[in-house]
Amino acid sequence: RRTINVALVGNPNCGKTSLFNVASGSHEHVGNYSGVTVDAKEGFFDYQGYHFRLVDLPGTYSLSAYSPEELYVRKHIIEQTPDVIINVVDAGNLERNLYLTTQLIDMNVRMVIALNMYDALEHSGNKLDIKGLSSLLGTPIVPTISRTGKGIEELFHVIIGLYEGADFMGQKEEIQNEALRQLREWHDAYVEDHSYGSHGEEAGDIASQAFIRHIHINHGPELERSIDLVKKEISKNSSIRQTYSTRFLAIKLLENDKDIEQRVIASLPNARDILELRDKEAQRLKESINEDSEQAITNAKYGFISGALQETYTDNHQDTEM
Ligand code: GDP
Ligand code: MG
Ligand code: K
Repeated sequence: RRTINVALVGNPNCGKTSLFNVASGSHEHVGNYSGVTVDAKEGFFDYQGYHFRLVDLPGTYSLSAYSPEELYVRKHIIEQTPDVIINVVDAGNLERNLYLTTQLIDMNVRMVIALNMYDALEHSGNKLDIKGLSSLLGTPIVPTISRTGKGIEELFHVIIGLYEGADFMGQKEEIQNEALRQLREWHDAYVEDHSYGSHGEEAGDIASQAFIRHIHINHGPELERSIDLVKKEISKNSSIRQTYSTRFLAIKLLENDKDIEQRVIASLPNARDILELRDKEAQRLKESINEDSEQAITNAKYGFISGALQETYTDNHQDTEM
């Protein structure tokens, strides 16, 4: 029996622990995170012939090295390499929540977005084009209501698809199609059992999202040039290419991330060249775009999010339709 390692990553209060409870049948306390020590809870359960290990990580707004929670979550992702990450997103706070999503995309992890608090979005009258946002992010999105459990089975179907898709990656198309066919089957059965409503009508859609294309957040030409150069220097070490996303490392170095600097110094023989190049590029960016690279990266990410939401989100209260 195969174990799928899954981790819950998201902002504080987006519904991670509620999702953890409903999926794992546990009764962890749901409330404000108030522990002195930063830790994670794990739960185990079986579903659709798979064994799951689900880890409820502390809430974070970002994956920088600024707080114990951020460091903890990042360390978990880097060192425990979960098979699939559930990025829990509060549908009522998309702009802020998606910032973390853009950092997960940099890390090149296999993930699915649980668009949680979906009930609140529906009641608000605001409209989100889920398929559109999903394709802009290159990430499957499943609407969920953790508090009631709605959408959770669907979420785990997509997780199985992502997991199987990984196994089949680089393999023959027939094998991929077979995985997709199976996923569709599970999905259709689920929809029939639960009369899932409007989402269910597009039964195959969420299933096929599991094999969604891979994207990069575009940080603009100047930054991308620096990211590429630093990334190339890092990639000279073939060992690191297997453990980390070199793009993520390059971005973090350009953000002056001390923890990643330490990891680079500790593990890469050309660390000195890498950091020198980073300094040179940071200086070049300062002159060409008149911003320090850390700020520029943050701005570029918010720019991407705002563009994506402009295309896919309609705020009921600012209806300017003519
Ligand atoms: P965490 O901080 O991410 O672990 O979030 P919690 O699971 O502790 O949830 C925070 C609050 O949101 C709790 O009061 C939950 O009952 C509530 N909540 C969680 N999921 C949902 C949901 O899908 N819809 C609504 N309306 N409330 C939710
Ligand atoms: Mg919690
Ligand atoms: K909480």
